[in-house]
Amino acid sequence: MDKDSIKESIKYELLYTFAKDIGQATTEELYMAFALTVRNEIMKKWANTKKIMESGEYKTLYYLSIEFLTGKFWGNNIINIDDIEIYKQVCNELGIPFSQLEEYENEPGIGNGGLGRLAAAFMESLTTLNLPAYGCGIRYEYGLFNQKIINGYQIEHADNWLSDRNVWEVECKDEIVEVKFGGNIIETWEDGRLKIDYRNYYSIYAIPYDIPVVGYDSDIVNTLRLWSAKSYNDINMDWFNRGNYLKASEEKVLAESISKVLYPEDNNPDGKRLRLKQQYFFVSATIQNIIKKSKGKFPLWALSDNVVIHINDTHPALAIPELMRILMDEEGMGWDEAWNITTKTCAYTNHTIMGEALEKWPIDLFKEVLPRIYMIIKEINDRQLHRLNREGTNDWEKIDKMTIIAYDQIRMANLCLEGCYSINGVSKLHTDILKKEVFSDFYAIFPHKFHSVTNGITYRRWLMHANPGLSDLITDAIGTRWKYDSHELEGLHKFSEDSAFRDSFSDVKRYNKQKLAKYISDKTGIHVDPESIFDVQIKRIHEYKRQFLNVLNILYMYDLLLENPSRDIHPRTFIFAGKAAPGYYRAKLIIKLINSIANRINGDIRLNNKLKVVFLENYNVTLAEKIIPAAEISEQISTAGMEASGTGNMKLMLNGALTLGTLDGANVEIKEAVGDQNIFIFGLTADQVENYHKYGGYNSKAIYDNDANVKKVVNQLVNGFLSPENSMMFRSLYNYLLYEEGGITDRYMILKDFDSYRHVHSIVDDQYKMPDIWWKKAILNVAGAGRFSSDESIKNYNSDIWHLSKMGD
Ligand code: 26Q
Repeated sequence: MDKDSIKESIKYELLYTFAKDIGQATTEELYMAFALTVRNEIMKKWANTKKIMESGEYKTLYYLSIEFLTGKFWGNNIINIDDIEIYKQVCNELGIPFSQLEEYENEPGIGNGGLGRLAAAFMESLTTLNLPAYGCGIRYEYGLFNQKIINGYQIEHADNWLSDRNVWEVECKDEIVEVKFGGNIIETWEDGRLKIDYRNYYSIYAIPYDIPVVGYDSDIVNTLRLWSAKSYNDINMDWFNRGNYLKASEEKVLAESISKVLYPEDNNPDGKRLRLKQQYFFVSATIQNIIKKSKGKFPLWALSDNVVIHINDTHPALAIPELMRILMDEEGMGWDEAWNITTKTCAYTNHTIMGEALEKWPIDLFKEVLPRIYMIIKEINDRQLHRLNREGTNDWEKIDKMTIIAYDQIRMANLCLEGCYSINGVSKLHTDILKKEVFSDFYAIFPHKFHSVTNGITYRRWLMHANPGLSDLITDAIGTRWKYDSHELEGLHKFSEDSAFRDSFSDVKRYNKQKLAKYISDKTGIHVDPESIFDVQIKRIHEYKRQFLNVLNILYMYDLLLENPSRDIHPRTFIFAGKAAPGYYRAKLIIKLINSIANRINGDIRLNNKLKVVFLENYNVTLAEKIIPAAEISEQISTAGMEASGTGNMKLMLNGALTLGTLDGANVEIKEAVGDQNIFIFGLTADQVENYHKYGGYNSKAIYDNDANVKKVVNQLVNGFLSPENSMMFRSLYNYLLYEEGGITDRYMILKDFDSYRHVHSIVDDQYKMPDIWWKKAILNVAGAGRFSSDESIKNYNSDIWHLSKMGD
């Protein structure tokens, strides 16, 4: 749209929605008018896409994910369909601050972290590539909690993101689906067939809310379909008439609680009944919806030629037994036919190798909530055992690892490995570990099922939207093609040698740092020096991600400066952000530790402002968009082998931050992309970590006893240095490093990696003092980031796993 049509539309929407003109409108109304203007542009394409998809001409992907972390819609949609500069000009001319409108929108927080963000990125890239897809998930009424830091502690507040009208969703009442829970199954034989009679169940209804997914300059608009739970048992009149009004409405409240709130655990599943119900709720609604749409278009035996059901981690794994149930119980197929179709239609991505993060459900709970689904899983399990037997496997250790049901639990990853035609890891290293270790027995039997697809990011959001300065600089240097093809960023290679370009590049970074410094001072009152190195660790707080290691090194640097305040260290600002699961005690204590150290260091005038520590509260996509453009060091320091991929690492390199990390997840591929000279690698390798775990030999106490640096910083946790008011506060963290807990000491090998970590930090310091070298490295990071576009990941999924064709071709 040109400027005049945008202005016309704004005036029209204000008049006909709110009966106001621009001068009278509130920020909310202005936002609405702008959002509706953008939405109107999307609608035509969306309607058209829906029509084509309904024709059944194209094989369609259903991407099932319990989380979609979309980030705000408005700004990103503008970038994808239009020219954001025009909108900025319109705002300017009308005297409305563009940023104020952007700020006004609530970010939908319906994901925890990497997995949810990846799902949203994939939907966007599918659309950009004109591939037909539905994202399917849950419309949580409350997203991930809002985090406040009070007195250094994390305090959680409910995230009621739907409190205002959400212009980006459309309720589709006509496509409501019934989902059944509980009850019991009566099996009878009729004409030689098993008949399933499902009794005493209770119904919850699933209403879809559709959100348009806009791609970059794309011909189509895909759909993100989020299901909301609804009960029609408004009031139980028996209870009502007896005067028990609370009880009378209880059923409805309980039923609708299914889509009430997102579970805030990340990589740390908790086997709660409601969580299981959430999983079945959106999976059953989706699969029923798929079957309904398929019938009439093609025979169900041809399902896998027309549909792919992608299972994003094990949370939607019930898609497998649910599809079996519908094909058998409702469509009358026999087991073998249904199994053949199911195993050709479903594909699975694994996102974790940590044992405790692999989902398991207790049989008793499962049977009670989903009796029919349990029967089907039991049958899949029994048939698997028969097959293993037939194949002559009598290695019980192996069978023990592979079965779906064992020790009174259902193991969801094993269900996926049996029931899917494809399984993939999310980085090269991660896939190797899956093949060699976690799922090695499956790999021996089904090597053809295994694929590796490295994660990616929506690079346009992270450059064009988050970092317009860098985006313009890139365009000036290499033209606009990079906006369509991320590999074009390689064209920046030669500019890394160009000193004028390096100067402009560092100017952009300085400007972004000044902006962030202002934000930090507004939010926290802490003054940070924009000339200092901005060293960031922004991600969920988790032991394996080792924010603790970062903290110990900060203590070490602090001690060095106290010894000699005029020591030649380039000033450094450490920036943290991230949420801890509310029930994760140790992660929350780490947040308190970071804040205690921040307090101590930021108030210590002896340091001449050489060191600052900042914890920014409420990390989410919007905050990431503020921090990442200003970052210079990207801390990716998980214990090797633990981080499946990481995607924050990709966003940060794309914005010219240098990775300081272990050889873990996608860091390995980042190193390949930028070259050894342009990344700071430290610590044990995944193989070394694995060997310590297997064969023992790691003794953190010996490191403490023999390394004076380690001893000093570890002692500072408990000698009142950080918390004079309560020196016991961090005792449990101290104990964790030095004393056994469940047979393990310092499980994530923090002390083992400490020396090499502190050493690599001193190299960072040396190199930052040589600006020519530093900015060259930073530019080479941007140049090498192209391969981490989610467009690229989707192309790989499509050629290796999905085999969809582009719409329009
Ligand atoms: C499961 C059951 C019950 C409650 C919660 C959960 C649950 C929820 C979220 C389990 C795991 C998650 C999220 C995992 C996650 O975000 N994993 C990350 O996925 C990214 C995308 O592949 C990777 O880049 C990260 O390395 C990985 O940690």
